[in-house]
Amino acid sequence: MTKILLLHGPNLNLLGKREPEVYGRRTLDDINQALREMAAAHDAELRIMQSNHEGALIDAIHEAMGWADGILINPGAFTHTSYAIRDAITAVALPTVEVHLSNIQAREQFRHHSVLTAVCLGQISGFGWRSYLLGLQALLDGRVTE
Ligand code: CA2
Repeated sequence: MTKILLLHGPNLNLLGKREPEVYGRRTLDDINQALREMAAAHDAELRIMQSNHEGALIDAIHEAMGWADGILINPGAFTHTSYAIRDAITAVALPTVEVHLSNIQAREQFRHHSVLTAVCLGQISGFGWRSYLLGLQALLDGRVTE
């Protein structure tokens, strides 16, 4: 069974409750439920965590080394700033897919660059909550091991 760690970064606990015009109307629970269903249909196990704290996200990445086959992460604003999360992804050497709800290239200049993409398999951005589905699909499609 493929085991995936799903990580949501800072402020994503507010999904569906604030700025729906940018991030959509689905709550984090809605998205997690859709991903759980998709994982179950592919006989995969999903462990999910959201944190507003950089260190907690790094701890979860480290712990994934013991059990996960891959990581799906929306790092929130840490995307643009966190060399520490980048180092953690590099250190655990697990296939990682970066996802974003919004199209970060179409937004403010500071969001155009991700410091994480270079150490990920790839980045999916701009498809709303479906970015997560596409990211999970990429991991489950065997890119995890191929
Ligand atoms: O588009 C994405 O998924 C982002 O990772 C979201 C981050 C942003 O800093 C990145 O540049 C792109 C922000 C997440 C904030 O989430 C909120 C959700 C609802 C209301 C307010 C913020």
